[in-house]
Amino acid sequence: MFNKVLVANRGEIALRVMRACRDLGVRTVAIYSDADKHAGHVRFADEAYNVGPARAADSYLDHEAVIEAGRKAGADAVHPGYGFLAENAEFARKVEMSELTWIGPSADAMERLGEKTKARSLMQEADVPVVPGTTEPVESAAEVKEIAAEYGYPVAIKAEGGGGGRGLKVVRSEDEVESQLETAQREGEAYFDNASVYVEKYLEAPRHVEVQILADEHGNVRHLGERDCSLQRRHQKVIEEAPSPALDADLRERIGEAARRGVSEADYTNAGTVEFLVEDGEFYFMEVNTRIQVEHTVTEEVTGIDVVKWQLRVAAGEELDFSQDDVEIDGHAIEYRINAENAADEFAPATGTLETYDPPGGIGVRVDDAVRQGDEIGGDYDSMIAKLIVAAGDRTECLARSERALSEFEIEGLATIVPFHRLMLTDEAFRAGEHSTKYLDEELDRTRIDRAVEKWGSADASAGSNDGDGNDGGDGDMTEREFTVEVNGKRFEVNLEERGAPPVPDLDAVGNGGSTAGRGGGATRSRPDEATGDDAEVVVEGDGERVSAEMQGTILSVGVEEGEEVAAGDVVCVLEAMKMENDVVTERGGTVTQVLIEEGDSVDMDDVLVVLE
Ligand code: MV4
Repeated sequence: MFNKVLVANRGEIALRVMRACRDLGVRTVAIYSDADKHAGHVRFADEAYNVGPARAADSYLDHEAVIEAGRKAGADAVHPGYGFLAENAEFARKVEMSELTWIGPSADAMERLGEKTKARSLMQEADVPVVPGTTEPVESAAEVKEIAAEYGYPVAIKAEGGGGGRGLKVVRSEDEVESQLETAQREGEAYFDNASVYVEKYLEAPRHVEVQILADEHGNVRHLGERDCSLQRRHQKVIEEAPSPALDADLRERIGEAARRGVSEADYTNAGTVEFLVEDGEFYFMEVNTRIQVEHTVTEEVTGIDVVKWQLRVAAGEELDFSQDDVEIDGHAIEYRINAENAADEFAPATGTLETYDPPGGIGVRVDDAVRQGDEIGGDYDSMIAKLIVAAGDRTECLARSERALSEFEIEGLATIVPFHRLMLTDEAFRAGEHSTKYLDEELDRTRIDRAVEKWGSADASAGSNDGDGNDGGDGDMTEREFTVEVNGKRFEVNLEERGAPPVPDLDAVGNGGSTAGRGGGATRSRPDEATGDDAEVVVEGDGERVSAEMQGTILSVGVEEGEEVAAGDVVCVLEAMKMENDVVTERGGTVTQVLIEEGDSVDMDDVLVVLE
């Protein structure tokens, strides 16, 4: 077993890995950026190394700085956690080539499963059902039409390099094929540096069911049962549970064994998750996550197996000491992601100080976090500040215990989605386990979320939700603040009515989802001049529709050009913020008259990015 492990991550997963190390008597090394020097994982580790003053998330992505910190600390191995570098085959290979041990699947295994068509072919070899469609990239509209002729519309055109919610275009009729194929190829090139796309039959309302795998370096492959992650918002998981309420014993057996066959075919080792779409009693391979996942906790609760500890033991060469028959699913567990977001404001990220942070306890209640009362939540990173995991004898008891635990979870000083979770515990579809992956995005009535935040949100967090007609979502005290803003040389007196945290002065009527912000007025913003690097002013012209940034971040890619026609919902650019890639979309169609950003630009909240006529 290792003597010392460097955990190349932060937040709750860093503590989770460090606790597994402590259980094994292994010393721990943390890394941190300047923004994180007082963070929980730094406090918890036996030692900590600064990996750079670079912008918050970048430090954790600096391959050389992380490996150098491992060398300085005299670490034997590196655990990546999830996110950041966890599925970066290039980094895994650098660690493999160093004197440190990589705790995870090999770089080769990552690459074999990272390309979607290769992964689909490999799964077919292992007799794992894949969604009907192509396992080779398609080039032409004719090929797409051929698949649709065989399986019927709708079909899904997917980017080879895609994943998560990205790179999927639904084609509902033949006359959409050309435009959707061209868009999918263009976005594949822009976002994943890979224009290859493939085609599948589109399943209208599938569930997302995934199987936890553990495989050692001696040929032993076990599955630890499945998790149901169907409750997602814009492809972000919100609540996960084990076992799935949608599977019967036969389907459970089949999906678990299929996952084992698939990873064996891929010569995979360590922990991994095989994701499936489930619809009408059938399951279809979607992709493999070659890392530990946020929601591994519910599997641990129902199997009693410490997945992270096994990651360390497998990487140290140990054999799995249990057979597949030894794996038993006992009871039910549900994980609630505690995100610093205001559910009543389209789940906009929230920042502030944890004036009160008092997690629940008692039987069957686990809280994985790395924060404590008084911590600042800045918004430099992912919005998840904790995970509440509730376990019980069955799903009914688990739901009841969840109500108690969530009602005990006291957080004040910034908005969290605890009120949203408490709403879901009253929701018929969720309680019946009948929600599909589309439920939150297409079925749940938004006003129910507003009412839940009014009812269960903390005072400072219920900044209220505006129904768009200038009425707030509740009856809290309104404060009026007057601002004078100067835009493009013109001064405006602006009165803002706000409840709760002081508002951000807004040059335009800003959008609420990085979408068209509204018309009127000019605006300016600064951008480094290429030659001098000094800030130069970029003037927004005309009074067209504006698409503005919802949050501060970096432009990863730009998907439109001036003069281009766009439709409602088209992605105009991808903004990286808080370790997430966010599609910035138009709410209305039109012609692009100004593109004010380039790849690599840093933008602030409310910056105008694109203008449409
Ligand atoms: C699909 C699908 C329906 N049919 N593929 C979305 C993210 C990416 N992992 C694949 N996804 C989907 N692929 C076919 N052939 C529906 C989705 C999908 C989805 C899948 C799992 C969880 C949430 C989702 C939300 C929207 C769409």
